[in-house]
Amino acid sequence: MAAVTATPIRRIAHLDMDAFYASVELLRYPQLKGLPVVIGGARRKVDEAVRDVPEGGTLADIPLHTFPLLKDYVGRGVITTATYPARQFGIGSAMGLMKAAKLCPQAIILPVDFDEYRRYSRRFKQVITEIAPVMEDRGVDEVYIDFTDVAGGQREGGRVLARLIQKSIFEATGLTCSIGVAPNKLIAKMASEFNKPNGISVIFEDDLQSRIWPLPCRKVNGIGPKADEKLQRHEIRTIGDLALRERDWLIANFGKATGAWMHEVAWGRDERPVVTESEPVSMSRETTFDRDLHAVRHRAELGAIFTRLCEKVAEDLQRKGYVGKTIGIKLRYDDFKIATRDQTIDHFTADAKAIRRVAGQCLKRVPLERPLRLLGVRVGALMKAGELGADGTKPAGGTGAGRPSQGDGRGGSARTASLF
Ligand code: TTP
Ligand code: MG
Ligand code: MG
Repeated sequence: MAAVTATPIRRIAHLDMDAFYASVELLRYPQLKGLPVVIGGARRKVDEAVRDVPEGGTLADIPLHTFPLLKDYVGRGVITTATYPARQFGIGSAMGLMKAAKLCPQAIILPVDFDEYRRYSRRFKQVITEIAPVMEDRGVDEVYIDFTDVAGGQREGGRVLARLIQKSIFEATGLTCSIGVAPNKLIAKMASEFNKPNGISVIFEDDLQSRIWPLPCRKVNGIGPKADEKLQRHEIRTIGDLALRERDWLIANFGKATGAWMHEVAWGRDERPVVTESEPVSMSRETTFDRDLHAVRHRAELGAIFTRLCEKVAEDLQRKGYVGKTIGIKLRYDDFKIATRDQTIDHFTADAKAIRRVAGQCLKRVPLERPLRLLGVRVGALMKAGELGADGTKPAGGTGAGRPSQGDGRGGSARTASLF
């Protein structure tokens, strides 16, 4: 009897939670299951959340008719996500609340509770690493997992392991997710969307033409609206269209790095490893105010908050042993628009006063007429404090070039580990 020990083929999974924020809310309000629910609008106040809990009851006992409806919502703002029943009305992430109210006035609206989502985020990721240790964190509700050498990771192309992970996450959290398993991250990321919600898609190299080429170019993580527009002007709509263009033509039209990258992705090639623990690119702290604050009227209050944020970032840097030289700020106005500015200084620092000084200069470069909802401070271009030269600059050595357009493509990176 010959033992068959085939060399494992590379199998990479992308896992994304289903309607994440909304699904977490439904855990505490199970009475909303099956209904159109959107998450967005004003921040939760503790007393507001429990206002109508019947005597001796829990949040699950709050009667349906007391939940706020979209049609009664006054104020601006956008939706972070919507339950699948709400999506049937055409509602989705980043849509204005006013527009959503027109599409589905009877939808229930709940405020965001980031702390709760972060708790569940940690929980589901822990379940995964206990089963498959090589996991790359890609933000609050998604990860890449290397299935190649994990038990069950090769069976049915990874479907067996994907099923186990889905089941384990559900048992631990009550939440569902969708998983794509493919030869690499690029295709896995697309595949996780194929059978949403609560689905699994398994893609092999041979499926490129039939499953990937018919998709619009926008489905490639890294081809954003601008690049897509330009591609469309050249009659390139699908990934298949892209694959049929000459590599040289793409380079001539999109530049050396991006053009070559586009050619590779269209042919389904992507060698990026699943990175378990990345060195932080930046550290940031931000705070959403309980009420909107105005730069002039609430100057002292804002100033104190700003200083405190700088101190916290400095403490984070010092505790973790990092120094940085790019200092930035982020503001969110009352209309939810975001402004960011940053400035790179000539030496690395982790000093609260230095950070405050440069962040203060950044603040002078943003419009401050509108009231503010949020303020954030970030320090980037980090290096380990121990590797610093005596003069506060980096000893000779490269900084390492990034790949072209490998970001989330739809503003997703703004929601990932770093707060900017
Ligand atoms: P997504 O994974 O893009 O969306 P989702 O989990 O809500 O739904 P799906 O089943 O299609 O995956 O984003 C994860 C969370 O990030 C989402 O629940 C809310 C938040 N988010 C925003 O706040 N703004 C946005 O524009 C998007 C897209 C998401
Ligand atoms: Mg999701
Ligand atoms: Mg996601």
